Amino acid sequence: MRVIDSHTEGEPTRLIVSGGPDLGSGPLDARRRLFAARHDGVRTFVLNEPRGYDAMVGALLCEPTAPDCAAGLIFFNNAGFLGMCGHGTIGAAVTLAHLGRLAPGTHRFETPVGIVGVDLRDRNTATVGNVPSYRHRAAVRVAVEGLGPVTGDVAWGGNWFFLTESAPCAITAANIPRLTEAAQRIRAALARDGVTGRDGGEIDHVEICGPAPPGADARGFVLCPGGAYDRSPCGTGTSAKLACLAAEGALAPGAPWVQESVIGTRFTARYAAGPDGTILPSVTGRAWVTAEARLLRDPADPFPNGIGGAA
Ligand code: PYC
Repeated sequence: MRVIDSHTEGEPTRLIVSGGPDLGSGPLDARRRLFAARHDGVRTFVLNEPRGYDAMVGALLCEPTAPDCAAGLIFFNNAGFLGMCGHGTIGAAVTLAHLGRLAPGTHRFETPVGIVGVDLRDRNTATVGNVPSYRHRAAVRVAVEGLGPVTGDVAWGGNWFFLTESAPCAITAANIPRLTEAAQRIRAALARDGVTGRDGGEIDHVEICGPAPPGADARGFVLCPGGAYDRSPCGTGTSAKLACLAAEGALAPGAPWVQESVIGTRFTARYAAGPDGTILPSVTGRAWVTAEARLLRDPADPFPNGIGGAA
């Protein structure tokens, strides 16, 4: 299996460019379900230790169904499959440019949750035109063990997010263990209280929102489904944040919003009005290719699909 690794503002993406599972040519969402049902060992083979690690997001490059799309992408992580992934889309665009398969300019990529736009600005910079995003519920209050009552919004940005009103501590790299623990407890409280997305979908991402640092509009900590934190400001999380700001009337269409991650990297985002009360976010960030590799499976390996993967 041939993979190319990149990182987008610190968050890693591993793109499978060949040798991935054959999922046919149906809609990407059906292909994602087939991947999950029949080839989950491929997901763990690619991402689990010793080949990968918990922060890594995988992307399978596939043929799109829409003739005007440059690529299809199915995203996955150490816990399962994602709807969309903003940093991963930027990473995939920069990787395809590295391979000479994508020229600077505007393109469309197909994902399981819809078609996204990609504007490749230069060899490291891309803007993702994300799927329609919206706030589903405002000011939801949950009682969280060890934290007390926590208030936040539920929003869709290509994945389901709970975005807190405030942070239990400063959003700093030194506080990552504390923030991780807090976000996990918040997620458990949401599940316990039956708080879900509009479609009943699990809220599997938690964004702890902190005050604006100098030169940015907000700094946040994002807990990903498998327990790792997002090193980037999170493309779908930034989209969810814009949806909440737009719903509050706190950010005008077209105005820039600089979102900073817990490690200090930044995305710049904007939105336009979308259909049915949604917004159409665009998120700009930078990525760098870090490795080109061929992943091998030795029949004698006691962990053929990675540690924790099916034997
Ligand atoms: O950038 O959308 C994103 C993302 C989701 C999970 C990790 N990164």
